Amino acid sequence: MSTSQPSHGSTGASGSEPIDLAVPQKNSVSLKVGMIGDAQIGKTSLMVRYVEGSFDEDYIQTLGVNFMEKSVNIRNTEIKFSIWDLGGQREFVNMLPLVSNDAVAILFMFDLTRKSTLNSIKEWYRQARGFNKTAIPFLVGTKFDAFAEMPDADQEEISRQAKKFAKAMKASLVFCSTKEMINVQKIFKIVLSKAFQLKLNMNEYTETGEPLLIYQQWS
Ligand SMILES: Nc1nc2c(ncn2[C@@H]2O[C@H](COP(=O)(O)OP(=O)(O)OP(=O)(O)O)[C@@H](O)[C@H]2O)c(=O)[nH]1
Ligand SMILES: [Mg+2]
Repeated sequence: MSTSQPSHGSTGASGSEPIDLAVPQKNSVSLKVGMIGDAQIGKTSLMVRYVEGSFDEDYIQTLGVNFMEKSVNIRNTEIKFSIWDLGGQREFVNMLPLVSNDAVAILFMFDLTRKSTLNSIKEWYRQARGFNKTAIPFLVGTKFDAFAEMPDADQEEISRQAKKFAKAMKASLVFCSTKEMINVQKIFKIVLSKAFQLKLNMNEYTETGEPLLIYQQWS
């Protein structure tokens, strides 16, 4: 699963060619999605859950960069997600361009139960934006199942801070649980809808205590 190959030939969903989803023949488009954030927050778990459907309680540190693909069909178009996941240890930061360059969307991820990982987002954002100024930004809080068990005051505080960050980043905000499969597929649906300006009929969740899902307001 590990690779250090840069992605070649991803078609230009981030570029300027229009993609007409109404044409009858089968088209294929690839969409690169980068995942970054501190170590042990659940990046690889989210990718594996989305692509393979499985979840592992054990932690296996990512050494460098992981890469997985998943195809979905909308109308006559095959969308091939290529998902790039960077190990969160600082020693791998030199591989950030591999994950950021040409990405159509970047998931800036943090662990909802560890505030320090949210504070780190500022630096991840600054560095990734240095390589890619156009990727659609997402702020993704992980482990919502564990977060929901925390005292209300802590949940309030983190939710408030996350909303503030998302606003500043002009990013969609998603709280998810890979373990309990909350908002996992939705992240990629929002990526698709934003990449192709498709209308998305999906309820937003904006109140503390809910698994926040905010993709229309400031992004
Ligand atoms: N409770 C809970 N635990 C989770 C969830 N997602 C991931 N974990 C656990 O968090 C730990 C770290 O997950 P990883 O996906 O390996 O984290 P990572 O961000 O890829 O870590 P690095 O590769 O070091 O950057 C593992 O023990 C996972 O089982 C979740 O939604 N809920
Ligand atoms: Mg990992």
